[in-house]
Parts: sequence; structure tokens; C-alpha cells
Amino acid sequence: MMKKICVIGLGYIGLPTACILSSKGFKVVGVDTNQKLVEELNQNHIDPLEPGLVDLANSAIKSGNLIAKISPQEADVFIICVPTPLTNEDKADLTYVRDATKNILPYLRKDNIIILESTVPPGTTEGIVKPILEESGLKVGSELYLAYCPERVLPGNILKELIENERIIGGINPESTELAKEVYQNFVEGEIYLTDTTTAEMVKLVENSFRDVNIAFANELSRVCDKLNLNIWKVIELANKHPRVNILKPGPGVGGHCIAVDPFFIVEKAPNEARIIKTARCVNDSMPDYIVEKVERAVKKTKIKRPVIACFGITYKAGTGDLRGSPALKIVRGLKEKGYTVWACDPYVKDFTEFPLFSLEETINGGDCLVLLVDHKEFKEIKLQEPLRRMRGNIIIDTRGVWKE
Ligand code: SAJ
Repeated sequence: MMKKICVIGLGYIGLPTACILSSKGFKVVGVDTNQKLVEELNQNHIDPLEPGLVDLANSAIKSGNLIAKISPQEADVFIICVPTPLTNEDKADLTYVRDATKNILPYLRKDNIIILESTVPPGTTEGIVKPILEESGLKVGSELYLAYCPERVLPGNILKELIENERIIGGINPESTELAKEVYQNFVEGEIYLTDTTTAEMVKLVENSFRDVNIAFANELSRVCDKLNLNIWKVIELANKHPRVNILKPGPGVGGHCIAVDPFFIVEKAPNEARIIKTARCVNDSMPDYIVEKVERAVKKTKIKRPVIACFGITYKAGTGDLRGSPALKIVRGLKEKGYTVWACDPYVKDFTEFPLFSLEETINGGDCLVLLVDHKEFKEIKLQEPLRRMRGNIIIDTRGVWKE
């Protein structure tokens, strides 16, 4: 009977997972190398970025079922949820995965279950994690059990999706797969599908690459429609009326630390074969510069002296204050670097110190050119008639197709 679980890595996946497992009655030790985060968690100070997490974490800590520590402890199950960022050469940096696996070695006991959740290139669980675990002297597959189980939650909706989403579990052998499934059956209500580790690793990357390629298709179409002077939003809306067509939305680029990163893990393993995947990354990553040029062309045409460019949104997507890899922020920086006066607002961003953020009212009233970069719901309700009457220019650049003309 599994009683105690060690969750290694208390980030946007590890912490919610630790809290949900605690709420199911497990004794959970949340482990993170960030001393400040560990102290704040134990004092119930949680980053409010993810809806519902503060309350869930507080009750988990108060129940005594969750405690945060710098180091692991002996447990029945170890779940590794550490970051796998990109190196400068667009390769997976597996330092955290290796370190986390090494850090649990002294605490491993016979029949322990180790589950990797971090997004990794195919072959990582078998080729990197398994050999490190065998340094414990225990045989992986019969004395230790090892599986890979990717997460699929959408930031902003994590607590709901961690429970409701279907999961893929890939063990290094059937026993490992079954034992890992028993862990997730304690809280996952979605269907659980079983496979091997490398297939499970690849499935995670394929899901995000599918999304990235489709967004790149939409972004490429938006550039074609700009050239042909067509309304991209109307084109996609009508094309999607076809029963088997579902084109995603163009935008200012792809941000976040998943869709913009994971496809590179496939390219790393098959550079000559993964050509569309690589090209899609190039298309999406070219969008911020494209938008900066588009704004500059429009502003120059008006011949306004010292125009104020009003930018709506700096986060990577709507409904969150998350700035990681944000194309909108890249665009604001790009316009500032070109010497333009840029007034930016974003109701979801707190404690931003890189440059002053303005209120929504100030941004609407101060701009000569309005550029919508993030489709926060607060921006969708803006009425353009008034600003258009007052503005020195009549430039509206809506990169998200939410402002109806
Ligand atoms: N975006 C577009 N057009 C679209 C959809 C998104 O430009 O039609 C942009 C967004 O503005 C954002 C970026 O793409 O900048 C990523 O947006 P996202 O909605 O894909 O959000 P993520 O990256 O937070 O979450 C994705 C999800 N993966 C899939 O939907 C296949 C989530 O389920 C994953 O768990 C997550 O990546 C992850 O952690 O891998």
C-alpha cells in the first residue's frame, strides 16, 4: 500500500500534483532546491498565478499531509517534475532531470516506484534515468519500478485538468506501468492509457508539436493575407466551416515554455526527418519581428511626429500573468529599441519593473496607434469608436482578431 510520496520539483506541475496527492490522503514531501520557495510554501505563501492553488496548498499544509523540503526523504513513490529548458543550441538541457534522479538515490528502497513527468526527448527515461537509478545497486524493473507519465494541463486550468484529463503512462516494463497506473488512479478521473516509456515521451512532444505546426500554418496564412490584402480572420472563419478543417489562430508568435520548446526535442533526435516541425518553429519565432515591422510601416505612413504606440498585453497568452517566452513582450521591447514611445498595459501582470505599465484607460487615451498583442477578455470589450475619433492616427493592429472593425 503506497502511503508516502516524494514530489521532486515544486513548479507549475509539481506543486499542484503534490497538493492533489496530499488531498487524497498521501503523506507528501515536496522537494525543491529553491530554499525561499520551500520556506514560503511551508508558511502558506503561494504564488497566486494558478487559480485555486493557494487554497489547495494551504489546506494540504494545514492537514499535515504536505511538507516542503530541500532534500528528498524515503518514500514509496518518487515523482520527478523538474524543468527541461532549451540550451542555446535548441537542445534539451537535462541537468535538472539528472540531478533530481541522483538526489533520490540515497533514499531509494526495494519496490520503490519512480515516475518521470518532465517533458524530455524520446529515450531519456530508458537511456538516462534508468542507468542513474541502477547506481543504487537495485535492479530497475524488478527491485525498482520506473515509468514516464507526461502532463497535459493548460496553465490557468491546471487543478481541473490534472484530475479530468486522460493520461498516458509508459513503464520500462509491464510491472512498472501497472504500479505507476495505481498511483495515478488515486486522483485521475480521465482514462489512463498504457504504453512503453519512449512512446509516452514521444506522445507528449507530438501533442505540442501538432499545436505548434498548426499555429505556424495560421501565422503563415496571416502573412500571405497581409500580402494579398485579405482579412485572415474571415478566411480562417470560412475555411473552418468545412467539417474536417480546424485551422488555429494566428498571433504575434508562440510563447510559454512548452509549445515553443517541446518540438525542438523531436528535431534534436531526428533533424533530417523533422523538417516541417523545425520550419514551424522558425515561422512562429519570426512573428514578433514581423509584427514590429508591420507596426513601423503603418506608423511611418501616417507621418505623425513622435507617435505614441499603445500596446495591449505583454503576457504569453490570454488570462494569465505569465511572461515566459512572451512574443508580446518581445514586440514591445523591439518597438522601444527602435526608439518609439510605447505605452503598454496588462491587467494580469503584477510587480513588473522592466518599464512602466499604464492603466487600460491611459493606454487607450494616450495612443496614436493601437496594437492588440494579447486577447485578454478585458481588451475584447474596448470600444474603438472613441479612441479613433481622438487619435492622431487611425492605426489599429489587432494580432489576435478580437477587435471587431
Ligand atoms: N497560440 C496561438 N494560436 C492558437 C493557440 C495558441 O498563437 O491558436 C499561442 C498562444 O498565444 C501562446 C502559445 O501559442 O503564446 C501557447 O499557447 P497554448 O494555448 O498552447 O498554451 P500552453 O503552451 O500554456 O499549453 C500547452 C498545451 N498543449 C496543448 O494544447 C497541445 C497544454 O495542454 C500542455 O500541457 C502544455 O502546453 C505543456 O505543458 O506542454
